[in-house]
Amino acid sequence: MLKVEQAFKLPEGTEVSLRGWVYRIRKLGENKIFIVLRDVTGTIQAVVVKENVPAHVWANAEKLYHESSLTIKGTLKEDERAPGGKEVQVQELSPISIGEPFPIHKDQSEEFLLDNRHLWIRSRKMTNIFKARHHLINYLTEYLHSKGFYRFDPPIITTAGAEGGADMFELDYFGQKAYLTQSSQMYGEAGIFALERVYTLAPSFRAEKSRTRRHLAEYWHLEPEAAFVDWEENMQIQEEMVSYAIEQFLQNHPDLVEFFGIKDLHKDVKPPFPRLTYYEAVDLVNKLGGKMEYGEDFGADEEALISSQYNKPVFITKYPKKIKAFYMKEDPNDPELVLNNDMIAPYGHGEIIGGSERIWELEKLKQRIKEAGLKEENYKWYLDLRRFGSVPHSGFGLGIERFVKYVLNLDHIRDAVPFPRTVNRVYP
Ligand code: NSS
Repeated sequence: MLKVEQAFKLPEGTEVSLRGWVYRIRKLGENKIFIVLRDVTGTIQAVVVKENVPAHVWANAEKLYHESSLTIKGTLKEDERAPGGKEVQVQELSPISIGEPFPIHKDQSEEFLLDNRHLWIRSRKMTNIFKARHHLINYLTEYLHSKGFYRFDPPIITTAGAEGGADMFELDYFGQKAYLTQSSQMYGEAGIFALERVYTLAPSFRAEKSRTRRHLAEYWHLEPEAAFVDWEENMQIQEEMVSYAIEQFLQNHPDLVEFFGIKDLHKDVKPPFPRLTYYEAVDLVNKLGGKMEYGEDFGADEEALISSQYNKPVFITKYPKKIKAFYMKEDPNDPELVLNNDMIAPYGHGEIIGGSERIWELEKLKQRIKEAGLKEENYKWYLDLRRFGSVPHSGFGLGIERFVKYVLNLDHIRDAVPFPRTVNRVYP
């Protein structure tokens, strides 16, 4: 059995067997049926001519629906009118499953397509997104492996919130309260004492009621954590990782790059990325017509203003301590600020990474937990990490779907994942 992509490379006259699904089907007059057959590698036109095939083959061809599964056998013929310049002249055709009429047609509403997501993922656009997502994750982790990071798999069910504990999905764990994890960071921090450099790649859950183009209630989160790395080296790792993944993707997948029309979008994505402090970024927002006070956080509009000045991602550093998580290390030059960064993607895609140097001294961390209004007893094991051979360390988290949305320039984050979970969708 050949793949469609392989068939296109063979000369006219070759006999080929292919298997897949009906991508399109059209009867021409009384004696010709055009079938576009789809497999994972592409589509090819096949033509069934009534007088050239046995009666049962013609009868089967007449029964097929859009998305029926089948195998065909035939001869390759060059034909300028066929997409890709070649078609298969069918000799044999065996349905695997004729099935029922496919419910998805042209011009259906976004809601209908989301309700039928389990079928819609077969579409060309979705298929290409998932191929691209696969490659991008590979390149991100390939970069981390080259820098000595080990993959380290965290639990999903936890007892305390890594991001302060608001907006968590609660569950009954054999009679005890537990939560779906908001972030695997704290487990990554435990991991560095064994492996020095680790990354987790796992789902994170956010029970926030954000109905935006960039919020999911469940998303895949890549979280590297490294011993003996300060906040500046932490940013270097981020910009190198993002640049490497994008460069490799552009280089190795010209078909996908063309499909998404992103060839020129990312040509300047090379380290170093511009760095603005929080204060500089607020000033920039106000200069560009936004309205923001010191101490406020950036929303989508403010991020879009900042990133409109660049065609590569930009870092915003040193946020006020008050608006950031309790575990971030204070700036020794200004204890009201923390040694952190967000990475903001251009073209309105917004924040794709949040990272920081971590507090590594026990007393300091206890104090910050208290100031943040959290309970020390909920962070018992996390505090232990500062009791036994603590070391300076840093890490960050990249939202896989945010990254895919940015690289492929998608309109909505839900298309970056096969089965999105949002405030109003948990089916299919
Ligand atoms: O909340 S974050 O800003 N930071 C953390 O969770 C840290 N614990 C990460 C770390 O240092 N290990 O989230 C990090 C990234 C953020 O930049 C987005 O890219 C993504 O996670 N993120 C999301 N993606 C999709 N949907 C939602 N709701 C979402 N929230 C964050």
